[in-house]
Amino acid sequence: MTNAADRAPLSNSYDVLIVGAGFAGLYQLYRLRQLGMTALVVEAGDDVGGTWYWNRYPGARCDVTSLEYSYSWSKELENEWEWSELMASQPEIERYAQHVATKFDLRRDIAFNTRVTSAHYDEAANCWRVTTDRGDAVQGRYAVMATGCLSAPMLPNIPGIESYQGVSVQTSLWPRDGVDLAGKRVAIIGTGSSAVQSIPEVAKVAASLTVYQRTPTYTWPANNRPLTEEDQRRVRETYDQLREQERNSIAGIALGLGGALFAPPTAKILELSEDERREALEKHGFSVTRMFADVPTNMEANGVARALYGEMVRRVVRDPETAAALTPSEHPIGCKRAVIDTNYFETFNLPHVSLVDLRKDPIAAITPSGIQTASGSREFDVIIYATGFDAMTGALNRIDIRGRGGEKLTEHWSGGPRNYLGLMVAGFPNLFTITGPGSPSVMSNMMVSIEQHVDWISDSLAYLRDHGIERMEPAIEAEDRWVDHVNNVASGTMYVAESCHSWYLGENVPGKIRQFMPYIGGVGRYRAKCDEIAANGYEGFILEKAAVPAG
Ligand code: NA7
Repeated sequence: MTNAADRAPLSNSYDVLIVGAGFAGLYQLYRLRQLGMTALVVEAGDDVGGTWYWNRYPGARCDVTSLEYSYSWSKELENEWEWSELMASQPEIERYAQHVATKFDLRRDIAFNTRVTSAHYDEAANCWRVTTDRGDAVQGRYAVMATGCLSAPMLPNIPGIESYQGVSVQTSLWPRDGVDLAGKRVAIIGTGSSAVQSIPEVAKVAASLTVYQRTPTYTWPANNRPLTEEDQRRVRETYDQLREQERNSIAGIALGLGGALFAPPTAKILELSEDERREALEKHGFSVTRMFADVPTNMEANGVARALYGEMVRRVVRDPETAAALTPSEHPIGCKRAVIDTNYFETFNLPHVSLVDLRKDPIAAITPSGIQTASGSREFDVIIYATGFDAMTGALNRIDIRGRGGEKLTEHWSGGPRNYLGLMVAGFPNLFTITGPGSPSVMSNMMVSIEQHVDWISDSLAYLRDHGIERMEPAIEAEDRWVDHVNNVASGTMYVAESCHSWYLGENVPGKIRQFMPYIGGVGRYRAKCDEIAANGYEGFILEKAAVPAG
């Protein structure tokens, strides 16, 4: 595939069009080749890696152990690739994606530097017609959206944002050549995972760092470390069992943060005496708030853990006012995605690092020279926006996707995302979404969930071909039942508590319907359900021969 800026527009026809060359798109392409199908991957970036291509901000690192956040479908790949750290950094994961693309010669079927603008189902021809920002008009019998869950960056709607004359940059669109922060006055807006990872790294080089925080974050020490030969050997000896354990687990994870085999907690914090709780705090520090079974499920237990968490913050952060501002007070532990860090709270003890608590002193405007809050203005050379994503549905909704009868996906989802198994949408035949809303996706090790979806989709395509079926889509009743099931499983949990405002619920996006999007039934249970449905001849799906073949 040519990636020259002046390449001629593409107009070919393929068995499958894939959108996105992250880990989902790459594996999907590989599987389709194995099936003897033709495929084109369309990718906005100039190389592979998806999330790990775009999020190259300082400190970007995976929060799942590297030996598990890796493909399991090639023994050769598994054996030859050596991870250097317990939790891999962005550059290493990006190198891994590049290595996979080279090893399996995947780039020849990827159109880089190309963003899909529309995907319309042509009912008469039974194909998906896709256009891009480079004038391509390609078609595929099937379309697979491998567009990622955290790939539609959000820039806040702050007055004056365009007027700023200094360097402004989003963590999720960090330039490949980096940003010169050495000796600069830097501001960072946001304190989610991206900011928590960036802040200690930025503080190492900037002349000053001012953190603008709206909501304090629960974050736990990553305890990252170099991987030893012993770690590698131990995991390699039992890799197959480990992978199997991941596939049947709740979150697609078999190892804990320390790299040892992980067992879900069983002890309850409410059953400990006050002395025992204090003893646990002395021994485990911040981790004490993550190691009890009742903390994520019982609000009283959660309250106890929150008090201990606050105490830990006060122990680390010397300035009492800063410590108080950094301590979450409103939302329960566990309602948002867990953040892990290296020296986050310690960084606020540095003399050149300061915190602005936006709850007390909100941002009024971005000015040409800096940021103005209610209390006054500060000047900056660089403003970093670590302000998150339109998660799970954003990347799909930013493409003009239309199904049967021209129905827009955004219309179908106007009351929140609706689909069957997180994989297909009623009225949008032959369109698959990898790790879509309604599937475990962001609640799990993404590699495990990506592989499960790609395998399921590939097996479905082989089934359709072998049975002479040309059109597959969910029955509306099956979709309704699945959406109800996803909501029922989440109902009553911490994730949907009134005090919880998370991107899982879409609450960070103005106007987005509050709906808990991922499926929290666990990857093992979900996999079994998907397999059972396929084994029963794709129960809940309508399979039919199309009147006119694509072409
Ligand atoms: P997150 O977790 O959505 O964090 C975004 C942060 O930006 C969060 O602290 C927001 O505060 C803050 N934010 C957003 N808009 C504003 C405005 N207008 N003013 C001030 N602060 C704002 O995104 P991340 O990129 O950090 O992490 C996303 C996921 O990537 C993460 O969960 C990991 O799975 C990897 P808020 O909390 O909304 O008050």
